[in-house]
Parts: sequence; C-alpha cells; structure tokens
Amino acid sequence: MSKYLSLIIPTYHEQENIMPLVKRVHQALSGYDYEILFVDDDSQDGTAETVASLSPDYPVRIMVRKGKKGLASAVIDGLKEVSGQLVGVMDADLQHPPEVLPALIEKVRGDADIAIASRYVAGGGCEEWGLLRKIISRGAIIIAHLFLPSTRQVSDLMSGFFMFKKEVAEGAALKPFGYKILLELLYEGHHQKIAEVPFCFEARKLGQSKLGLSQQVDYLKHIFDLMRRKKEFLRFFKFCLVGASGVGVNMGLLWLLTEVGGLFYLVSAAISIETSIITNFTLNDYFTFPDRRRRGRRQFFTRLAKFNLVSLAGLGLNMTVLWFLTSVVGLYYLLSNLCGIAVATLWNYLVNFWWTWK
Ligand SMILES: Nc1nc2c(ncn2[C@@H]2O[C@H](COP(=O)(O)OP(=O)(O)OP(=O)(O)O)[C@@H](O)[C@H]2O)c(=O)[nH]1
Ligand SMILES: [Mg+2]
Repeated sequence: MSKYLSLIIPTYHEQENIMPLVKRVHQALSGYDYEILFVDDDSQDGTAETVASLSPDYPVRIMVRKGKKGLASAVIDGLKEVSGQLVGVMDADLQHPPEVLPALIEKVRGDADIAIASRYVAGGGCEEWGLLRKIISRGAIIIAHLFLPSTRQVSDLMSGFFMFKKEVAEGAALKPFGYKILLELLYEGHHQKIAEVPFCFEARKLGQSKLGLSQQVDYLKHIFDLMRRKKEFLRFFKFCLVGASGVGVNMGLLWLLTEVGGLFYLVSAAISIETSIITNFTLNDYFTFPDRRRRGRRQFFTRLAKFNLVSLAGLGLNMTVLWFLTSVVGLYYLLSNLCGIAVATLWNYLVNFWWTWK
C-alpha cells in the first residue's frame, strides 16, 4: 500500500546503527504514514538481517544489491521501488538526526519542492569537524557554485539529508554519479522552490566512514560531467568568441580614429578599448549569459559597470603577466603576451560569471 512518506536510506556496513536509527525515526515520525527502504550493497556485517528482524514491528524493508555500487546509485534504485508522495533521503549512521524530519516534511508539504537539511544556514553546523574536512566541504561547495550557476541558490549542496515531492524525480534522467545525489536532483529534477532547514551534522558514533579520496575525485568528475551536460563549456567558448570580436572592434577603431580621424594614437586607443568593452558586454549579455540576465534598465547598467571594472582589472593583469614573464623570467615578449591573454581571459570569465551575471 502506498505510504505518504518514503524514506530511502543507503547502507553499507551499518549494522550497529540500524536499530537506534529505526527507533529514532519511528519516534520522530509518530503520527505520520511512512516507510523506510534501506538500499544495501550486500553488507557482510548483518545489516540486512537486522532490518529483516525489525520488519514485524516497524514499517521497514530492504533491497539488497550485489556488489558495492555506490551511494547515489543506491538512492536512484531505491526511487524506483517507493511510491510515497514525499520522498526523503538520509544516511544510516545517525549523523543526520531523524528529529529534523518533521521540519523537512513541513517545508515540502508547503510550497517547497525540495527541502534540504543544511549545515550552512543560520542554526546549522557540524560537530567535531577538523579544519581539513571543513575546508574540503566548503571548497567543494565553492567549486559547484562557481562552475554550475544554478546551484548558487543552495548553501549546503553537499548535504545527503533532504526531502522532495515525488514529482521532482519523476521522469528525471538521474545519473548515478558518486556520492552527491542531491546535486544530480537539483540539475535534472523538476522543481521551482527550494528550502533549507538548519541541522547539526553529528559525529559518527558507530561503524566506519566510507568517505574517501575516491569519492572526492568522483565529485570533481560529477561537476565536470554536469558542466558538459548543461553546456557550460559552450558558454566559455562563446565568451572567447565574443572576446575575439572585441579584438576586431578595438583594432579596427584604433586604425580608423588614428588614420582617418587624425587623433593621437593613445587617445584613439582609449576610445577603442572602451568601445570594445561595451560591445563585448552587450554581446555577452545577449549571447553568452541570456539565462543569467535580470531584466530592467538599472540591472543592465549595474552589469555594464561591473563588466567594465572586471575588464580593466583584466587588462592590468594581462600587462603584469607580460611584464613579469618578459622582464623577470626572460621569455620572448609575444609568448609572454599569449600567457597574459590566457590569464586575463580566465579572470574575466570567472569573475564576470561569478559577479556580473551572478
Ligand atoms: N548502498 C550503499 N550505501 C553506501 C555506500 N557508501 C556509503 N553508503 C552509505 O551512505 C551513507 C553515507 O556514508 P558515510 O560513510 O557516512 O559518508 P559521510 O557521512 O559523507 O562521511 P562521514 O562523515 O565520514 O561518515 C551511510 O549510510 C553509508 O552506509 C555504497 O557504496 N552503497
Ligand atoms: Mg556519515
């Protein structure tokens, strides 16, 4: 029979956590019509047996897969098996306190399509995290925010604790990539409103962490794959094309103003640099970042001012690299200039992407 809420919990060697987890979930969800589906990757520590022993007393069941196929794919396989109007995902190791579940339900019952238990909104946090883990977690979020602009509205992208209306995942082509199924759902799922609910990520008390270097590498591959799927590399290519058109505008106008207009060449240069900045901006606004353009005259001029500042700083950067590589390192000046252009292009792209078309 269909339940109101289906919780999907991926497990790999979590036997010691199953009993306390099920009890705490049951207490937190008293009064709710719910079920838990554990998706286990053939744990050899008795995880499946413990779930089976609880099934007469609690609404729990288990799907056992052969081989260790990964966390994200466990959630995707679980999704095919559940029919709740709301679907929740959480870890088995009690780092995600079940007492937060009612707050997530309230958000998704309201107007949110996805509710995320978040460490990075006011009231959230992490118990006992060392400096390195904090840096990795924050760094991973910054990378996603930088390269995948639609994620910028979410503070805790790394959370594995969230809930959504079942329509969000219906028909969504979710790819089973690594650990971060939320990232996939945000990109491929059908949603409008996202809410974040603060929670404290507790320290793992029982069992062992499965998070290692290979999951971090998988994360970077995942970001890369999403950038490819969502055509972010094409955006960069368009930005470079616009930049090349700006060189044409700059050179053409410099010649015209100096040779035909009779202006001193430095005056012509100043006019042509600013003109090419304006044509570059306009083309980028319509051609490179049409999805990130906010309507309104004020917004247009704010973006133009920001683009101007970034471009002038980029020019400074180009000159600095040119001077450094030529005069300090001793490189041939045309090669130094190529390096300067590459650095300035990257600077212009990333800062504009992050700030101008935020
Ligand atoms: N089915 C399945 N579950 C997995 C797999 N890897 C991890 N899990 C489960 O996914 C959840 C999160 O894994 P953890 O090892 O706790 O990862 P983490 O919470 O990011 O890292 P820690 O803070 O170090 O615990 C736990 O419930 C694990 O049992 C896997 O390959 N398959
Ligand atoms: Mg954990």
